[in-house]
Amino acid sequence: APAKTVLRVAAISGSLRRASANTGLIRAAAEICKESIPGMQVDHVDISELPLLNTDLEVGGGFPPAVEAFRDKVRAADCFLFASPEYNYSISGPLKNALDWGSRPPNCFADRAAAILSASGGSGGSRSQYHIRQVGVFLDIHFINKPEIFTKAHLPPKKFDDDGNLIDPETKEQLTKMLLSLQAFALRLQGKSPNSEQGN
Ligand code: FMN
Repeated sequence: APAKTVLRVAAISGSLRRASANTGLIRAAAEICKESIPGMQVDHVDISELPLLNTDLEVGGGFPPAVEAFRDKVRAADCFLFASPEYNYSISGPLKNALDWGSRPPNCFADRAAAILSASGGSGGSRSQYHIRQVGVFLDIHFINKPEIFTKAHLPPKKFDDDGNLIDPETKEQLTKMLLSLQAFALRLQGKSPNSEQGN
């Protein structure tokens, strides 16, 4: 039988910390897809090597190598997963920097589905999530609305181990629902159904 459509999810963490809970959420998402969602593959796109945005670095219509590599990965994705902490009531600087590099013409994010989740402090990251949605308007990213996941990373019960690995079954269950919702929406946007054969 022909291979089923496998959606490639480019996952971006807004935290560069080694033991980041948000990067841990992305590892958990990748694991969930490997184990139980054969139609999806999550690839963590590292943004730590991106220079701070400076359009002087665009020479002769090109981008610095790290930016070019990032933009290639974004362009190749079927949809996006953003996992980001909230910093001072808004988007993390590293994530905004990555969004800005990807937006430089031609905008690499355009017309794809996306989901956002956050591991953060007291708010669980809600304010930053709505700011990401606002930026996504101009970038023409189509976000799923539900489920929303606002993880309060530092409140009991302990949800992450000391390396940032997700150990909370309830969050894993929510994340699974989010991935399935993202899959359905991304396929709808592409005019496919979860059971449709590849071939276009
Ligand atoms: N958490 C919030 O919920 N709201 C905030 O406004 C907020 N501001 C922060 C600002 C800075 C500069 C830093 C370093 C942390 C802030 N936090 C805030 C807490 C982080 O979101 C929290 O520590 C989160 O777990 C970090 O994510 P990570 O584990 O992926 O690095």
